[in-house]
Amino acid sequence: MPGIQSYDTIIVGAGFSGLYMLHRLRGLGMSARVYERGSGVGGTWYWNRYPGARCDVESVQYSYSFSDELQREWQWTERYAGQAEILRYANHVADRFDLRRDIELNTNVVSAEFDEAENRWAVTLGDGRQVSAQHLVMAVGCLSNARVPDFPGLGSFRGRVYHTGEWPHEGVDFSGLRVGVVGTGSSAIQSIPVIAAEAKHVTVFQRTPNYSIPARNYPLSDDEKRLWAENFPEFRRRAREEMRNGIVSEIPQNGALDVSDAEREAAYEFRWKRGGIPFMSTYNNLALDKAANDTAAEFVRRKIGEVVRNPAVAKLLQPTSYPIGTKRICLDSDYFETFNRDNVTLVDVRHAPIEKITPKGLVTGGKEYDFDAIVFATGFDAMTGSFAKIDIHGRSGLMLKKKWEEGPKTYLGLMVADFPNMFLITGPGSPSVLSNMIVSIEQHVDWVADCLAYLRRRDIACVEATRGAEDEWVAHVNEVAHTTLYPQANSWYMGANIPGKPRVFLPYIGGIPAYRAICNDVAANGYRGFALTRQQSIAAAE
Ligand code: N01
Repeated sequence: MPGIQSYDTIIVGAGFSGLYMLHRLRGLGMSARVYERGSGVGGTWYWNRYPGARCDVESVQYSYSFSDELQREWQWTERYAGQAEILRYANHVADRFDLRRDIELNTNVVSAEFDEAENRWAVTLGDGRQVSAQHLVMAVGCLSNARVPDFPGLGSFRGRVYHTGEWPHEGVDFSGLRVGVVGTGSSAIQSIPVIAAEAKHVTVFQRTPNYSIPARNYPLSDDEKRLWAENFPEFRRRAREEMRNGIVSEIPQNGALDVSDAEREAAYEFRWKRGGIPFMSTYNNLALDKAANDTAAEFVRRKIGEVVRNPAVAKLLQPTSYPIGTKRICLDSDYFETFNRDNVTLVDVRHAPIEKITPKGLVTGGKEYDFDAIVFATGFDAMTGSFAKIDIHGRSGLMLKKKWEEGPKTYLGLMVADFPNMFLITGPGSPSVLSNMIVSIEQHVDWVADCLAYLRRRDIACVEATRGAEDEWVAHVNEVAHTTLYPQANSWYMGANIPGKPRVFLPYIGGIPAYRAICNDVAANGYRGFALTRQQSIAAAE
């Protein structure tokens, strides 16, 4: 297109997906440009700077494996890296691999339109510029569309307002302030203890209590670092090939009801003391069998009851309305202990929903609460929200938003029928948020890079998921989800946190090893389920 800057590939987003995608495309000798709306790289870790923000996957595992030099030279300091350290890591990767020269920061992608005659994407940027590329890679992240519920009077509050997912870069000093926190998901659970240690008073508005496991963070010892450094290839292989969630830990052999009560209690106690997400892998049927799940849920409820001194508060904090793990399990550092502080109050907004925001605070149950600051820890329009912000038009002008009106449809979470040459990194229908994100990101980026190399070798101008393959995959994603307890919770996995959003299970729950095998098999069989078109002729199809 004359006068328009054009590339082989445009990548939207400079988080962990976008950075690695750019690196892989460079290695293939392809031209690529990354557009990022933030003023820095790092995606999630650029935006989520709230107090206490920390990864819930162990740092050595939540890191790239694609470069042996990188994984040996970078030294993580803690078991779970804090936000600032992960952001430093993202910046280190950008510098080390000289990525910045192809990244444009502070640049919104407003729309993308597929030109059927040219088999190219025409992309419009926030400053009005038009750019074009044969391929478009949406590396927009799964949780990057922060949302505040549509409370009446939202704009009227005269104090300060924050959202955990869009935290000010300069930080916030809560000393001496009366703070209201709305929400009790992962972000709230991490930030409330830190805010409470600083603020005059914190009032937490809880609609649904969450199951949370102690993180038990600590500085990494030299021995632990050495163990990883000496075994990286094997640990990484296990994460990809053996672990359903891409996190190396013991693989459970028994169901929770196959062992005696005493043995089960000891096993939960051991994992509780050790801390971390692997608590949910104590037994192999916790996500599948309600009676088995009840044993873990009851254990955690009991722990909450032991920690929280006021029985009425403890009861409010004990989840009972959904199986443990079917909402994203949380990790915390002294979350339940925080409710023993004199300056922390818990308010139930399940039975008396927040009525409105006022100039002084908020109203629930007919009572007005006054604050100096309100923190919305109210989450994201997950997995599809970041796509919905961009006007994406495929064949015949079809809008992605329209196509996904009743729930996202993808083939493998990688491509969408009628949206040729557009790839999604960790899109809906892939393991993504149910896994160690870095493991899933690397797999998708490698798959896309290999696919693009394949297309180039064969002079293929257009690749597209067929509708048949897409329908079958959507049905499979749904079927597998319904063999588990997950659909029983009103979670963001189900789109249930957004009023009016269709209730469909968004990620693929078949596990990373099975999913990788499917993707590899599809590629090995000439990209089965994709239509591959030369400029004039159809080269292959299903
Ligand atoms: O968001 P959430 P998040 N009135 O959606 C409540 C990842 N993450 O930012 O449960 C009152 O989980 C809502 O209540 P309910 C992780 O994958 C990872 O905390 O819908 N309350 C809920 O309590 C995580 O799952 C890390 O009834 C309202 C809260 O707001 C994901 O991000 C750290 C409300 C939202 O919780 C999202 O977590 C942080 C209303 N109208 C996040 N609307 C780590 O790696 C919503 N709520 C550790």
